[in-house]
Amino acid sequence: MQNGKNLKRKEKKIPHHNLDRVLFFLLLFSSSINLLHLPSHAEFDCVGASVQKFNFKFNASNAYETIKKQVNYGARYPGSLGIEKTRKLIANELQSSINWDINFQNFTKKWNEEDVKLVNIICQPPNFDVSTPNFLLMAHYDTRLWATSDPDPERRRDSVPGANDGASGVGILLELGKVLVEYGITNFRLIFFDAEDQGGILGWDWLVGSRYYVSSKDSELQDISWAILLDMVGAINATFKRERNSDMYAKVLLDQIWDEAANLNYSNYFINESWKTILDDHVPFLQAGIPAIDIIDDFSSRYNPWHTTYDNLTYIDVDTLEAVGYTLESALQKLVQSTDWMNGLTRFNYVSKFTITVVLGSIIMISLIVRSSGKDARKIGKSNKINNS
Ligand code: 1BN
Ligand code: ZN
Repeated sequence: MQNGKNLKRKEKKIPHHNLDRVLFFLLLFSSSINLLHLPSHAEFDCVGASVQKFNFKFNASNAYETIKKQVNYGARYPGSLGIEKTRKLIANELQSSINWDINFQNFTKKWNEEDVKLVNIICQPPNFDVSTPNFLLMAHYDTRLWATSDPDPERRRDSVPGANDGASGVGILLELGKVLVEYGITNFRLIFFDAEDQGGILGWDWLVGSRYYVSSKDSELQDISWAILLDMVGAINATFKRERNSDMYAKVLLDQIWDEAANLNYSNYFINESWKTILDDHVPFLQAGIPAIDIIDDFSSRYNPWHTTYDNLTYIDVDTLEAVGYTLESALQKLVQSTDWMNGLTRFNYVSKFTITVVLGSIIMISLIVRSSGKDARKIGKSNKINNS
């Protein structure tokens, strides 16, 4: 009898209906992390229909030629002959007319028992200006060793030509870097990362180069105010949506670029629509608290040759290169002219989707355990009552 009373008292302390409600809302909240609709932005369609585009310096044909050269080197996975040629191409492009300062950041990583040479390429324009807030323009230059998504299973061990996934970012950045210097903009670096694209192959992870850069260049990072990553920026009919990490942690920067694209009537490329999170080379920067955005094609929205043997020049479109080049040429001039917009850029603590999921998952698990132990207590209470009566 005594026992039954105690258990009955305990049972009262657990508000089951409230707990159910809490659990329901937690489940709703956790499942909506991916579906959250971030604040929508002004409609810009047609704003720039009459914008004149003849006075831009960015030459999309030059970018195309640099992409073509890279593709003609063949596969450019870490340790390949093609990637070594790409390094030389990057250095030559930046040093043939004016002398950029190029720092090859060498490191190694074991792949299939062998040490592979990896190199991040950090490029400073002549008269690099540290005194004003500086920024990074970034792309990866490696290509994926295996075409793991090829429609033909027989070809999934062939390498990816990487015209879009690799070469396009490099092609645009080399041209854009030169253009910015022509405008007298010198408070930025170009960084070309090695080993972004080998995730899941022979035990490798994604973002090896950018992670290494962020972990090793502490003092350099202190002076960096913001960063823009370009990845897969050359495909025909590309659609760049608001990647979720970029939108959450560097919204004002993302707004500036998407607004400028709209002014130039490029809203068909820069779609003003929230998208999912993408694990890409901007993430290590976000983890270090540096606002960074990823301009990346929503390759899932249509047929595309991502990580297949079809990622070749036939899908590269000069119009897309021009849309990205013009947008950045125009936006970056404005961004460096006045730094007022940067007041909206805040350093933050990056919380990954993984962390949110683990924390919410743990709360849900604990609540379920508490709830079921409450039910057990009620059952025992009932059976004790029956036995005693
Ligand atoms: C971008 C281009 N990425 C790889 N090639 C990053 C990525 C990794 C995107 C995993 C989606 C999933
Ligand atoms: Zn890739």
